[in-house]
Amino acid sequence: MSGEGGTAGTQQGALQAQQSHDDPTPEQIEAGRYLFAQSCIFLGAAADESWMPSTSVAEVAFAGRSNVGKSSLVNALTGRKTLARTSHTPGRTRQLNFFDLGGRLVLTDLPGYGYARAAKTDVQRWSALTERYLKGRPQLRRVLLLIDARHGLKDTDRRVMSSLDTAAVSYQIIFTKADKLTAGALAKNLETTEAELATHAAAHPNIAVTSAVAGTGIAELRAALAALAEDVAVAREEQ
Ligand SMILES: Nc1nc2c(ncn2[C@@H]2O[C@H](COP(=O)(O)OP(=O)(O)OP(=O)(O)O)[C@@H](O)[C@H]2O)c(=O)[nH]1
Ligand SMILES: [Mg+2]
Repeated sequence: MSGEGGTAGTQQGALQAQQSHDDPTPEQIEAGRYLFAQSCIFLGAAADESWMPSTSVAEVAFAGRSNVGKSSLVNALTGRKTLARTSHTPGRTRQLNFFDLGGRLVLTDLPGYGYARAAKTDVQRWSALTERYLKGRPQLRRVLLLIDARHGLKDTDRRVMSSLDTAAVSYQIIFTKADKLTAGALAKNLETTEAELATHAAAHPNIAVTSAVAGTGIAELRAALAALAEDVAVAREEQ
């Protein structure tokens, strides 16, 4: 991962603004650190629905436009530079890549959408594969829908959000590349996007702000994902 350079240092104020809601406790941060310090193993790649790993632990999927930073975020969370392949070339990840984190959580890096000139066809193809994935994964706890913090929601993102609403798959918007814009611009984009989220039934109301390059929001996101993994583990024990 080489990153795109950036304006690190400007996100501190924006980070403080973001911390007004959804703050994890020190215990939750520690649970996240502990989970993501476990070994992370590549389970395999699925190009179509003919093979998907059979697992029973909680799963989270990383979705979003091509080049938004999905693979980089998987690498930042797990502290590995090359676990998920990143690239300057949009459309690098063409399959669903499954990773097992300590036998407690499965991370799925989805192919990006919206890079082809024929964006509509691209989204349809992406939708066909991911819809099959979404239908066949009852253990999927949440889709992390990554949005470039500089650009906010695009129409292709809105189409994906609508299909997730229809499929009743819980999802959360994750702003990426927070190192690339000023605190003021970030606060404005957060406000606009959160207002729009209110109209989407399956959307988590809060946006997580991250930078895979500067490390912004990574510990907090680890904490949130550890809480999801914990919920499933407790539910299984109670059965
Ligand atoms: N400055 C900056 N660059 C980033 C960040 N995250 C990713 N990038 C860069 O953005 C480009 C795309 O990153 P990837 O992680 O490959 O994006 P992706 O969403 O997996 O892309 P596809 O697999 O093609 O859909 C790479 O050049 C990364 O180095 C970030 O937080 N800050
Ligand atoms: Mg990728």
